[in-house]
Amino acid sequence: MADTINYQRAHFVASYGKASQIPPSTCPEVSFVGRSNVGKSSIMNKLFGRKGLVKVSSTPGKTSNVNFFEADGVHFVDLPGYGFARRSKAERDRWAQLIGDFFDLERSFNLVVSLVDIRHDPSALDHQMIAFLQESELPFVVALTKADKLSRGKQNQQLAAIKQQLNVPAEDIIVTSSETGQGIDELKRRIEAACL
Ligand SMILES: Nc1nc2c(ncn2[C@@H]2O[C@H](COP(=O)(O)OP(=O)(O)OP(=O)(O)O)[C@@H](O)[C@H]2O)c(=O)[nH]1
Ligand SMILES: [Mg+2]
Repeated sequence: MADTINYQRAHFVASYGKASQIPPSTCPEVSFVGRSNVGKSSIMNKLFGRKGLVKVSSTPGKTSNVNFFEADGVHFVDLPGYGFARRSKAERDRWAQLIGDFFDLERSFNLVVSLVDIRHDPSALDHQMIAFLQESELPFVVALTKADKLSRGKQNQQLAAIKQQLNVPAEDIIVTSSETGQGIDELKRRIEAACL
């Protein structure tokens, strides 16, 4: 097998509203989790080198289904975001059910990319998500997003603070920007190491 993923022909595969609808894994899978609006869809577009393939919106809560994309025999899974304040309890319950059921499935969980906004301290829900990944022993990396919004000095300051707060090893945290492409090659290397 090649040691790099060819993202050139990335395409949409399918969208599911319930975990029970998702067919068994047929290839390695990389999934993206994080707060609503943190930049999950944007980072996937940056990986694919395609601006509009994954729907991005400034309105939080855009992605409410589990959306599968494929590039070079690897599946990329865009999961709905958490922590959108204006969501009703019913919507929050649906999210928890969907994510819980998804990670309960017998799947090829090669890598989970857990996204956290570099500008802020991780929220209670970020902590819960990462604790869940650690407890479940799922392989994951943390991608700190929107680094372009901070100076390099401030990025390093936030990186150190967030690393300590999340209790994740330094090598598993990547500072990224979907605007400038910062950290995207490093993320690709981690994905390739997990999938190929
Ligand atoms: N400056 C900057 N803006 C970003 C970056 N990544 C995402 N954004 C913006 O943040 C907003 C949300 O991005 P999305 O990629 O839709 O976020 P999401 O996590 O998929 O959100 P949901 O689908 O609601 O869960 C959009 O306005 C993006 O343009 C980044 O690296 N830098
Ligand atoms: Mg999205």
